[in-house]
Amino acid sequence: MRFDSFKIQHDLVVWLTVAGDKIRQNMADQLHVKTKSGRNDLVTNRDKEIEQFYVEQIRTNYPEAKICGEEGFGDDITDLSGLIFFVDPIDGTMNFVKQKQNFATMVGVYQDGQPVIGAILDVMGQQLIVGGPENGVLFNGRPLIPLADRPIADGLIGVNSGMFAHNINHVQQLIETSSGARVTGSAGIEFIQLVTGQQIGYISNLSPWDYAAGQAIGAALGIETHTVSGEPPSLLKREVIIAGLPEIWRNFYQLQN
Ligand code: 2AM
Ligand code: CA
Ligand code: CA
Ligand code: CA
Repeated sequence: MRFDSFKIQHDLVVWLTVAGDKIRQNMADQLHVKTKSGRNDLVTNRDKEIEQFYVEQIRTNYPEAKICGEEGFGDDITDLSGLIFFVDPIDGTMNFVKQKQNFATMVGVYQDGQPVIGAILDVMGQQLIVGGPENGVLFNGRPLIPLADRPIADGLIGVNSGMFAHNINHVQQLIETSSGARVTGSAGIEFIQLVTGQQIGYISNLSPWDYAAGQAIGAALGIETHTVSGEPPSLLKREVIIAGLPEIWRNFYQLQN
């Protein structure tokens, strides 16, 4: 049976709202913080609890779907066939721990590798963006309109600090032609800034759950998502992702070649 994208969209709004409420209500609690791949890569008990909450909801409501979750409560995804939910329970865990703001919770849904719906909630800012190519996009319930392409000199570009510091993929030269760089520390919040026109591009080394929701939302609004070589991201592995208006991709590509 074909899924109903409006039902999925409605369910995501409910789940992200509940997840955001749980996170905000427990902000004062002591967290258990562990490192993953290194000292800048954290996970807390809250990341795990929220992923488990999403997994329970998805298993109950979409038993045929597969789940690709950052904290490992989903499935091992080796191909993109069928309905897949990409889950990032807390995006910007370092910000969550250190700043108590500037983090998101997000879910992206794909059918056979094609975007269906993405949903991103800026948890403390209480900004919820949801939608996809078939449904259009809502920002706290109001429709967003597609973005016109703009010259790179006219906009800010989000980057991850490591790529900027080490000038990976010539990002420093790209930034020099723009209005400037911003380092937000949350891929989800970077995508909110892209689709609301606050930034024209975002470049970072990301895993599928970091960009799945943003790519699905962006696809409805003229935001393109590429790998360094110009391919669509694989949704199966970590890679450098360039998201933004077409002009940012044209400039980035020229610098690589
Ligand atoms: P996360 O907080 O869900 O891990 C800035 O660190 C942004 O890059 C965040 O969106 C973060 O997502 C993501 N990111 C991806 N891989 C990361 C890693 N290995 N270490 C830290 N952040 C990572
Ligand atoms: Ca993480
Ligand atoms: Ca993330
Ligand atoms: Ca995360």
